[in-house]
Amino acid sequence: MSDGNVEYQSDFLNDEEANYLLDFLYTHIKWRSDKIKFFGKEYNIPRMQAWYGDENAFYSYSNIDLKPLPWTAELLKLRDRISKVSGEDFNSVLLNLYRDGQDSNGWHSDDEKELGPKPIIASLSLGQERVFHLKHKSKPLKESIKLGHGSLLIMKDETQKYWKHQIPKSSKTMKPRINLTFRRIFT
Ligand SMILES: O=C(O)CCC(=O)C(=O)O
Ligand SMILES: [Mn+2]
Repeated sequence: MSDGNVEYQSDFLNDEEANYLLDFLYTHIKWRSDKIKFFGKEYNIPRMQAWYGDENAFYSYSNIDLKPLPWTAELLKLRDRISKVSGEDFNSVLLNLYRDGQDSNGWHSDDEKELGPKPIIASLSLGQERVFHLKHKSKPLKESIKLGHGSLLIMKDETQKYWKHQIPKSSKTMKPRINLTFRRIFT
């Protein structure tokens, strides 16, 4: 990919592990429904979220301050495994729950300054397969990847600087999907 680097592994977790985690995280994560403020108006974020990590790994975006909840045993196990394959010391994870096809994640880059100039972001997907779009910020380039159950997507190098990504809404009937993006916050 020009001006970026994205790796996709469809079978990072086997079906048994992925099924277990989907169920477990769905019921045990402290999901929150956040609002964002735009020009003085409040909007519900079209998905549920949760933030876990080291105590000092603060993160804020779109006016939401995310104070991390402490790591759970399952999340730590995953963190260590994913850190190993991606060569990054992750200290936090943002979880997204897309309840159905109407839940989504609009065009953005993960380029907050707490993430450093070339963030490595490892994104684990569970549940409903959803389309992931990437578009270059200044060139007419687009990519599309289907993120399946148990897959791992790693974005690194200058991907966040030159590209935006999104999970679009879908009018199809869709089951829930959980996504975990492991990140390293520079503290
Ligand atoms: O759900 C996904 O696959 C992407 C999530 C994402 O881009 C984010 O939380 O920053
Ligand atoms: Mn993102």
